[in-house]
Amino acid sequence: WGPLGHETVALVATEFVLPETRAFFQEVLGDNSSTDYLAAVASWADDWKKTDEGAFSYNYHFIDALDEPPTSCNVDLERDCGESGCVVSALANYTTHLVQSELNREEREIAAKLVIHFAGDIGQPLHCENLARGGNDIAVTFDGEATNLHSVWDYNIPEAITNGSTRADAHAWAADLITAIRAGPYRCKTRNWVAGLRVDDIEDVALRWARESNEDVCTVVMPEGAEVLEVGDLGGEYAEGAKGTVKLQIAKQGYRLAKLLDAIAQAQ
Ligand code: DCM
Ligand code: DCM
Ligand code: DCM
Ligand code: ZN
Ligand code: ZN
Repeated sequence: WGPLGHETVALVATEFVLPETRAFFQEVLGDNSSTDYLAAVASWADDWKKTDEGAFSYNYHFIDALDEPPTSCNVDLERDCGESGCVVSALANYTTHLVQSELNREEREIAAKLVIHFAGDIGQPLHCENLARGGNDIAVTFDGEATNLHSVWDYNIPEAITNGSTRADAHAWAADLITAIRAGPYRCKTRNWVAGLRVDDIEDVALRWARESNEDVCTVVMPEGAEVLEVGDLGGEYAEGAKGTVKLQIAKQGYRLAKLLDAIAQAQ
């Protein structure tokens, strides 16, 4: 996701964390005043991966599932994560580091920012797919602009949902999703979303999250394959058909992030 998606995940999480979790992460993040203490750092990892210091984390933002959409979607950790790591192992490893609390102050802050970010990226279907580098090499058009399928899911569809890309748009979108979680269509789903979520089983939990995202590649992202998406414009019917999935993935990962942060704070 772009900043809008990551900030919205973080703002949904902000709503559902326990007060002691808020206190803990405000301390870790060195931000005890702002209500946007999670949203403010949610996109930091995408800047850091472009620096010399953070370059090693490039592969941690996705998992290149070597499946065959739309015929077959699946994630195999042995096959797809590899020596260099992936979003599943990274989310699990940084969670474990935060729980074991052997990190110094600066390392803790980085680990927290990465957990907040990867909990979002793992919900982007094309971050859980190898085909055409997660869709980056699928050339498409969106509202008349030349782009690629990965960017359509990172940016165009989220921005079409909120009609913008600012922090204020993220707040408005998060407010809608929070309502849907508290009193709307997601209300009965949340228990299932976080079933089995435990820090001592976090790699399996993250793998299940990646598999859910990857399944969307076959059913929503390219149900008829990639080629048909390269003709025509994705700004109309395609985007309309994808919005529900994007909303669900952002809401779900925001709620899951809240429970993950609670579990990390409780383990201190
Ligand atoms: N990406 C991905 N899978 C890959 C390579 C990249 O999901 N195999 C993601 C990371 C960024 C986006 O695609 O969100 C664009 O990557 P880059 O800027 O490195 O081209
Ligand atoms: N919806 C909502 N909050 C908004 C806008 C819409 O809860 N601010 C609901 C109404 C529809 C669903 O979301 O049930 C689909 O909206 P859209 O047509 O924007 O995808
Ligand atoms: N929603 C949203 N922004 C919109 C439309 C909907 O955040 N523009 C959220 C709130 C809805 C939820 O998506 O309740 C699910 O939509 P639906 O009511 O169609 O299931
Ligand atoms: Zn991306
Ligand atoms: Zn990322």
